[in-house]
Amino acid sequence: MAATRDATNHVLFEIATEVANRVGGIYSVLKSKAQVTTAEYGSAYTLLGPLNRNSAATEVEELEPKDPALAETIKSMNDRGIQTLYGRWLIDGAPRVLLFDTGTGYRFLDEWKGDLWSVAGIPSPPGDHETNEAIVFGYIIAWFLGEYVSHEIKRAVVAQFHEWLAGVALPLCKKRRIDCTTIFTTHATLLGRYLCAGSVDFYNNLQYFDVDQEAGKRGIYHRYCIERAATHSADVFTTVSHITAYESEHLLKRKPDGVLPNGLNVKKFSATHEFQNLHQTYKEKINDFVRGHFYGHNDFDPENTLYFFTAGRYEYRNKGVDMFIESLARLNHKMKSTNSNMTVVAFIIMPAQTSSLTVEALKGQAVIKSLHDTINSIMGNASKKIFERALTWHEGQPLPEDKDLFSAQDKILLRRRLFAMKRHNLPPIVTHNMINDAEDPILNQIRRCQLFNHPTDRVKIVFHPEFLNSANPVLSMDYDDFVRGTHLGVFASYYEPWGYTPAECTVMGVPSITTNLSGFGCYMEELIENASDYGIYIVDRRMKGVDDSVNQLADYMFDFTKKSKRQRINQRNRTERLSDLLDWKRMGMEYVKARQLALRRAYPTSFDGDEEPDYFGATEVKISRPLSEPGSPRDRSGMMTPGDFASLQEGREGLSTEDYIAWKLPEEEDPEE
Ligand code: U2F
Ligand code: UDP
Ligand code: G6P
Repeated sequence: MAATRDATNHVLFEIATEVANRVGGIYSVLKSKAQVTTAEYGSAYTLLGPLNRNSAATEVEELEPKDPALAETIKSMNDRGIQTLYGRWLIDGAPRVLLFDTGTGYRFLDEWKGDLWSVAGIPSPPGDHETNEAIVFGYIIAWFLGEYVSHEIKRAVVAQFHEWLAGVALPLCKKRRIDCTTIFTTHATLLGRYLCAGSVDFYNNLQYFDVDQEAGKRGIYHRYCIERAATHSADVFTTVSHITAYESEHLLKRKPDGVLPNGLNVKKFSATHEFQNLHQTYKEKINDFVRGHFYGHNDFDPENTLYFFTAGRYEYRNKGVDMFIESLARLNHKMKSTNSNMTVVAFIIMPAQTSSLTVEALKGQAVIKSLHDTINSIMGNASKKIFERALTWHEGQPLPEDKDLFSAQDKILLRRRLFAMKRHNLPPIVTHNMINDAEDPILNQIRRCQLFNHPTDRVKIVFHPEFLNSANPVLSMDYDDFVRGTHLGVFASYYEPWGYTPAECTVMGVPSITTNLSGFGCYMEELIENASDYGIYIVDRRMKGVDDSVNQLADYMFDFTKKSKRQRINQRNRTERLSDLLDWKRMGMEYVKARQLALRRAYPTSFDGDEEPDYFGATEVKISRPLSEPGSPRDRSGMMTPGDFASLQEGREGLSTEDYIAWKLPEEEDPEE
């Protein structure tokens, strides 16, 4: 039966819990990739996810399904009480989505839990809501796919699942022999996240962890079982980076077939030659905030001030905030001891539990606003006076004197504003009242390092424990705009399967520091010989001891403070030119290959007679040289995509992780400087 399906004109489903529902990075993947995938598949592409009514209300426009097999399947499920929403996701590419209300499946929960135990040996203890959701969603998806392939009997069906939360359907598809081919893509491993958040030497011990025991100790054994079952049931197993491939091989016990790195919708960020102007514009907005926040202590010149930042979910150790703060302390020391005339303001943007904005933070913005208002009114009065005098001026009369323009009343008003700016405390570190101030790891590390925004400190710190939003009363900017206004992003991650934040910096032309433990960092290191020239600094957290890594980070930042304005502008231009490397138009090729491989594995006979294509070493398609301007790295003459240095090739299963070989760009043609 399988061989009769049409593999060329196949149907694609992508299954994840973050379809039209922002939680973390998977949402960014699906959303930014939508355009290239719909361009390839049109209406044969549908994203399947759980229905979150709040986000769906704003993100999805309801439609009638046209595909008869889809319509019949949905109707049959609706008739049995499963509520669905089918429609268009209102984003670039407008892909179709089918969202299932998992709440309407809970009446089967006990039955399904029993079944999961008997068919896959996966236990599901009571009271774990997240796992229950995963089970209900997984059974609904398996139900959907099973029915769909009974209605759609001509075309092959590819189902790609993201992350364990969407993975329960995979062992079910396999057990029930549902006639489709499957891909499982993991964006992190459960054990990896948990182990790294603790204080283990993760990468040096990957081979030695007793995975069942470690999962059991952390109360996630059942979740781990789901993740592992999904990994082993899929026809093709992939991850987002080589480092996570290595981790998966040891923790999930299957060597990934390939690496599917995350791209970006570069068009969304592209501002062609405008991006330098945008930097200036948004930097001024940050200047405004800083003037307010540091009122009474504005003894540093905005022209000689650099904005550094880190941002992301609050995973203190995984995201490398510990290392960032320690390095900032060393940077502060270096800058002081060399009498640097520069000041660094370092922002930490990480949501934590807070009760409200602090009075001080609000006051800072308010005093600056009143100062602005007062000065504007004084200026208004003065300009009115000059204008009146000018109108009535006769030859021989003197020009108006300064003192006539500035009235006693104005002076009193101004003096009042100046008094309001007197401050007896230091400018605050944090903008919000923290629920757990005394135990907050970021605050404690700042306390330990004594980075208290003292006037003599050359490194100042602002901790904003909430994601940015232009509607905030303090630091009112959207995240993307804020990033554009800064000088350097610092992401010293210890555990980071990919890491969108530095990639976003790159396409906005903002240099960034990352590590060789992040998927993005490794990817760039493999792709570009002299990455730091392009504003991609990579801290070695693999071979170096912690202290040396901290020093390396501090040195990178210190060297950055020594750049001239012209050098910074040049570097931003180079950084921005790397954008094409991160575009889904290029990265998406790996997804294409993974689907081809999945089809070939499930329907080998439909490929009979074809010569086995070399998916991952192909040179037949040429991509234009996106970085042809001088000083840019160059892609190889043929098609070179990230998977080319992975081992996503049929018949090469015996290879070990050492095969995730790196390759270097050829020497630069015309180095700029
Ligand atoms: C990886 O990021 P993820 O998207 O997998 O990471 P999260 O979105 O933070 O999800 C991790 C878990 O945390 C939960 C969420 C998941 O179970 O439900 N969670 C939460 O409970 N509350 C929150 O506010 C946010 C998350 C990876 F780590 C990155 O490096 C990659 O860039 C990304 C994309 O491939 O995948
Ligand atoms: N981000 C945001 N607002 C902020 C800070 C960060 O929307 O104030 C976004 C950022 O643009 C990025 C995501 O959060 O897309 C973090 O993704 P990353 O891959 O770095 O980490 P993950 O959360 O997936 O582990
Ligand atoms: C951009 C603007 C310039 C501005 C510069 C500031 O390049 O186009 O007008 O002088 O940014 O750079 P800096 O690194 O000092 O923020």
